[in-house]
Amino acid sequence: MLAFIGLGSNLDNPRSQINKALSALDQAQKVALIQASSFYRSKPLLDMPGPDYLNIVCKIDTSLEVLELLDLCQHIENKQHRVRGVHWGSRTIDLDILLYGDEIHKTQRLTVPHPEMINRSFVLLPLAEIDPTLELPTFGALRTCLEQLELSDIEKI
Ligand code: ROI
Repeated sequence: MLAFIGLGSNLDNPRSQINKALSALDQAQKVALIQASSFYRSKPLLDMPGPDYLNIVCKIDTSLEVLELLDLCQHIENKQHRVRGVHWGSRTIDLDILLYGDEIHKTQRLTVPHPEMINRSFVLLPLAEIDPTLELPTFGALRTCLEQLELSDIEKI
């Protein structure tokens, strides 16, 4: 199954956090990393205080079931979550399952496609870099979704 994962970090050297999570994904059983986007820098959503985020999207090929993939993402998050001092409560890495083939999943634990993805330029821009002609289950053409978004506050680096 082809799947897309969104990765984000704004703490403890975001670039290396994201690279570390990418290699953990690639080294996991039943997962092969196919492609990773460039890095994108943006302010925290909703004008929350805190350092800028780095985000990427990656494409994987996996024989994991969708909830097994969620377990793996949470395992990687747990391994990399360092909480210290003034950053109490902040997380060093987030992994979100964006798409799992063209499947739709709605359970207590997981909604796929990720329900917030169409509101987030830091998800749609890197996704479009990998696959500009993607059709999103529920949401329609990625290109059309991107046209609705404000793209002035995000920088490809
Ligand atoms: N803001 C940006 N720019 N990037 C993120 O990955 C991100 N992740 C979050 C919240 C706190 C919603 N804001 C974000 O979890």
